[in-house]
Amino acid sequence: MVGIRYDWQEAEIRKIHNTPLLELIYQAASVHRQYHDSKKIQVCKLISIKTGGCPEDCSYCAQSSRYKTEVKAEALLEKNTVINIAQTAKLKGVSRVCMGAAWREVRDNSQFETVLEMVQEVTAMGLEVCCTLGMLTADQAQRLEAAGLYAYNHNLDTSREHYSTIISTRTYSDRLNTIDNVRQTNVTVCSGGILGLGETVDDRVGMLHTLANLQPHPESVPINILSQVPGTPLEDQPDVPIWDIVRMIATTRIVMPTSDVRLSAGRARLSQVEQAFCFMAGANSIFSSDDNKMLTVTTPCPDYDADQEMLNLLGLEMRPPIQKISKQLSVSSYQT
Ligand code: SAM
Ligand code: DTB
Ligand code: SF4
Repeated sequence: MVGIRYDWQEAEIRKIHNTPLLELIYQAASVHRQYHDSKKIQVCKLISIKTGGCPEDCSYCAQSSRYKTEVKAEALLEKNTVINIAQTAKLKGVSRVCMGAAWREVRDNSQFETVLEMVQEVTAMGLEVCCTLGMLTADQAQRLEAAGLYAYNHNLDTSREHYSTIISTRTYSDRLNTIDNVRQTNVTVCSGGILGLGETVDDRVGMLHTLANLQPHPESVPINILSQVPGTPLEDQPDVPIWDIVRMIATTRIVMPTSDVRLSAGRARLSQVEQAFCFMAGANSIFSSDDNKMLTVTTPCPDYDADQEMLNLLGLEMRPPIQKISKQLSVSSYQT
């Protein structure tokens, strides 16, 4: 039995990452079976509650106002629109809804109040709710916790060394600081990265090294594959080879055995056989949709029905939501 460790050395992670491929997949599949029901896949739905017009300069992103992409800035969605999308998703077997906003950071204004209401109402539908809203203060993290938030997504994206070549408007330490603010609450942490930013194997290993030495590990680790967006600085990056994706998933699974590993952006270009290898290597979550997009039209997302068919074919099942009562909610229900 492989134990859960927080003292990984980079050299150890590199060695795992560079293990002969089929041996690596076998090891990851074995670890996966020690900690998870390998038949279960969590299906999530993304909702872009506030699209475009972001002041940050992340070189991969369609939503940065610095680049000319086909994504235009929109207002915050109405609460009812979000609830309707969540209801359809629930009927399709989705157990987690992730609300994304193209913000640099959360501000303490009426928009944040609306987001808190969205979190409360979608949580009350029996779904796990995740938010990804940019940087958070400790106080904002606590307010999200009080609203019942299940998870907060804030990716490291790449290694500390490579980070400043991809994003100049914030630092790696800013990222870790928000993750720490979330960690001080009952909200679970979702943090991972993107492959295909021109990073080296050492950068991939470096990112996993940082994540796998967080104690506890992020409960959720999304592995995104760059979707090359016309108009962004990374528009001409080559496609990430499938075996690089599988290697990275397998290494993530081995160094963070209890975490959910999410095969995130970029899945739409993978065949069923390629996705099956990702599941065998320990990925246990996907994003699915009824509007063919992840957050924006620049990044396609497979369809609920097509995904259900694929899961059936592979003998996999959708995982139901885990309900968690936040500290604040449990106190108030105790008082009433
Ligand atoms: N603004 C918030 C933030 O940056 O934390 C949340 C939204 S942002 C879209 C969430 C993540 O999506 C990024 O950290 C990145 O990993 C991923 N992402 C964004 N654009 C992508 C693209 N073109 N291809 C693949 N992944 C992408
Ligand atoms: C994450 O790591 N991947 C999801 C979720 N967190 C928010 C987002 C992928 C976004 C893909 C880019 C787009 O749709 O424009
Ligand atoms: Fe803004 Fe997030 Fe896109 Fe960066 S990744 S430009 S912070 S929406």
